[in-house]
Amino acid sequence: MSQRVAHRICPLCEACCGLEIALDGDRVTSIRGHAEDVSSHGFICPKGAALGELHTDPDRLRAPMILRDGVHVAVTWDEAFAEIERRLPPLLAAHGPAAAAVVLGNPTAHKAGLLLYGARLTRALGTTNVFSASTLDQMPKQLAAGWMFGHWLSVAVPDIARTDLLVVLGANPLASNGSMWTVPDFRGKAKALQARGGRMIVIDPRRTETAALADEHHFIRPGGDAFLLLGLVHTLFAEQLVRLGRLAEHTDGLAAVVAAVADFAPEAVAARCGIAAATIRALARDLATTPRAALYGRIGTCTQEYGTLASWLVDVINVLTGHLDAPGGVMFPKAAAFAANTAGAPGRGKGVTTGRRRSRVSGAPEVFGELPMTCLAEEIETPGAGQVRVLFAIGTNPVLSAPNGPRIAAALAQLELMVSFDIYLNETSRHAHVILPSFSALADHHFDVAFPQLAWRNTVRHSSPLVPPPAGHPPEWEMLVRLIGIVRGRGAAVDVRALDDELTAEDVRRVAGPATEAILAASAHHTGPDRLFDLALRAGPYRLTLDQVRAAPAGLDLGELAPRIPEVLRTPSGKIELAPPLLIEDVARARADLARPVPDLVIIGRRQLRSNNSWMHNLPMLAKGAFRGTALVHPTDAARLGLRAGGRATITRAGHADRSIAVEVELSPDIMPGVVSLPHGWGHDLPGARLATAAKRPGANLNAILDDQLRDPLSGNAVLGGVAIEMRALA
Ligand SMILES: Nc1nc2c(c(=O)[nH]1)N[C@H]1C(S)=C(S)[C@@H](COP(=O)(O)OP(=O)(O)OC[C@H]3O[C@@H](n4cnc5c(=O)[nH]c(N)nc54)[C@H](O)[C@@H]3O)O[C@H]1N2
Ligand SMILES: Nc1nc2c(c(=O)[nH]1)N[C@H]1C(S)=C(S)[C@@H](COP(=O)(O)OP(=O)(O)OC[C@H]3O[C@@H](n4cnc5c(=O)[nH]c(N)nc54)[C@H](O)[C@@H]3O)O[C@H]1N2
Ligand code: SF4
Ligand SMILES: [Mo]
Repeated sequence: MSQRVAHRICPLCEACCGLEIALDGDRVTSIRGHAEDVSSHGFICPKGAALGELHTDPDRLRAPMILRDGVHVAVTWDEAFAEIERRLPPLLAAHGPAAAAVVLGNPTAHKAGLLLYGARLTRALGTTNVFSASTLDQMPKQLAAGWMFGHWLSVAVPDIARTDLLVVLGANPLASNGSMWTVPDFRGKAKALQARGGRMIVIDPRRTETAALADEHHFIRPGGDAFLLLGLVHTLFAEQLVRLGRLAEHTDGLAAVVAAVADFAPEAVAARCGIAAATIRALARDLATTPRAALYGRIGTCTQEYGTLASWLVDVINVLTGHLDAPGGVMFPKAAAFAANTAGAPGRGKGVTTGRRRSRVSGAPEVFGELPMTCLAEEIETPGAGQVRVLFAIGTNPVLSAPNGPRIAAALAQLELMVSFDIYLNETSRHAHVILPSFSALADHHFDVAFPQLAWRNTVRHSSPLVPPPAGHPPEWEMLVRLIGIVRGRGAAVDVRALDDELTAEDVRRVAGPATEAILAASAHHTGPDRLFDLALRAGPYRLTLDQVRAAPAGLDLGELAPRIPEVLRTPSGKIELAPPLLIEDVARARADLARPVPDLVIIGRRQLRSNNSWMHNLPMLAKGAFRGTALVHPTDAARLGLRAGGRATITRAGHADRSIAVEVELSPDIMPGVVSLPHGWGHDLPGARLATAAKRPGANLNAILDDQLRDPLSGNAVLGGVAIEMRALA
């Protein structure tokens, strides 16, 4: 068959790299970075290069599966939907929409078909039981941004191309390739920053790959970020370093911030965050006096008890130092499509409200229509009206990825109907009554809905399928439309195209009213997600069309980030809300917690280049080499605990003897004493999964010992780090 070279965007992580893929017929012969790509300019990481292996992985499901007598068997597509049609409507009729829940996992954010049509399924079900990876991840950052700027996707990202000082707090972009910040080739950009005389400072309980590249690294006590940041804000005021500049007339609440930080002098917070007062002062001065500086906080600052407080304080500091919305500081991208902060009237909006309802069992407040993932198990387990009996798990593996995974596994096993959208029979989908797998990414379209709203530069790209899908295998969005057909009483045999036309017309009508027909007519030559992309591009700030974007295989460059305040704001006041009331209130919680004693040993996570949360461990290219899922222990802790390099040990959640895992110990001077680091997403030794390569070296599930009752009360985000543990050598 013919040899050719084609291009597509990598769907695996937030860097969204443009790839150049050589094919011989349908066989991938090589994958490299696409040098001309307007966003990634040729960058690629080992995961992107493994897409070819993912394409051919024999364990990747090729057909839907039904659980029969405790065993998953491959069935036809019609059989799979017939099974759902047999089981779902009676359950919904008997128990109402509240009996259904939807869980949206990380790949959903990368697959427009799942993202846009998953939302439609949720709406069709009429359920408010929506859970997602957001509450294991970035919900605090979104909530803080929502309160301050009026929309949860108005997140300012470092303008790395122009900054002279980048301070990285709780992120390791050299391994993660960036998060809530699409920044392909972070290393290259950081090196360029240093080459022009700039500096990078990393604050992390581990001297990470990113810290190794940095000019300065400081250890921080896990969970200490809010305290460090309060100390920084205190210093900015105490030393009169505050310069709002052009933001002064667009900012409300300065006085409330001054009052809130009064008790947090560097000396008062030093022990709590593990950073000396002099270092805190020096950092505040650096940030304030460097004309182009950016403070970036990510998952380490979110997955802790003070996640929203810390995320808020990061941007308070960026505002107080005059670096928010300024070139070389942190800036708001302007995406070509789907960006809520370009819709509606510029400069003013509804703002955000949380807690419009509470979860049934724990009473956790809803945030952006979601309940905390840590509430999922109890909502399934607890009898009564509103008990979850039906679950749609879409691209998610909470048994490994969410705290107290074993409890979640037990809860899933008790569901009356579970439908999993997954490409593997794995730790979570093994509980599903029906599994609906996607075909290979190479057969799919790609358009990033979320990430251009968080990108280092404004660009827009679209990928068309490189290979045809297997005969009869529907794309994921069509599967979701068929489910909507079942929910709406039209049956699994519903005319998918016709129902899709209706759904799209309903969506457009909701925002466009009488203009609907004309709007739809302009995009009438597209169907499915492509039509939604075209509609969004046409409505977007650059007034583009999908055909224009498609005509540019390397994407369209829309320019460097530009100042957007006040136009970007969607707060009711039309100002930056520097002092949202619930955050000012939350400072009191931190104040009461200033003197918390330091536990002997706490655990944190660790991301690794060749892993992607709980999956991609089945690809030989990524799995090869020394086992990387080790527990990093500082030599002084190892000596104290009698642990040796390469030895086995148990990690037990302090005070919970029944919550224990066995790990391999690796000694490292790069981890803060008193802290242990273990990657999450491992533990591939559960019965019923089909992951031959991953099962050879299963690793241990960090989330088996984490607590599903520990949350940031404002955002509902899980606490995934800084949890006290005990460690003992195993013979
Ligand atoms: N302790 C600890 N736990 C963590 C974290 C941590 O730092 N520490 N990080 C958290 C974070 S940030 C996140 S985002 C979550 C992620 O947790 P989840 O959202 O549950 O995502 P993954 O674990 O990546 O699981 C993704 C699932 O999607 C499947 N999949 C892959 N490709 C496709 C596809 O094309 N279609 C479909 N339908 N399915 C697909 C995979 O097989 C896998 O089952 O984990 C969280 N868990
Ligand atoms: N290769 C790879 N890339 C990925 C992923 C993956 O699993 N593998 N996952 C993707 C996902 S879903 C996400 S959300 C992003 C996340 O991307 P990042 O936010 O960059 O996440 P990490 O690499 O986990 O870096 C978090 C850092 O926080 C540190 N940390 C832990 N606790 C604390 C604390 O209390 N305070 C501070 N200041 N630091 C702390 C950790 O040591 C770690 O170095 O990565 C994405 N990219
Ligand atoms: S950095 Fe992320 S987007 Fe880029 S090739 Fe690797 S996995 Fe794909
Ligand atoms: Mo994530």
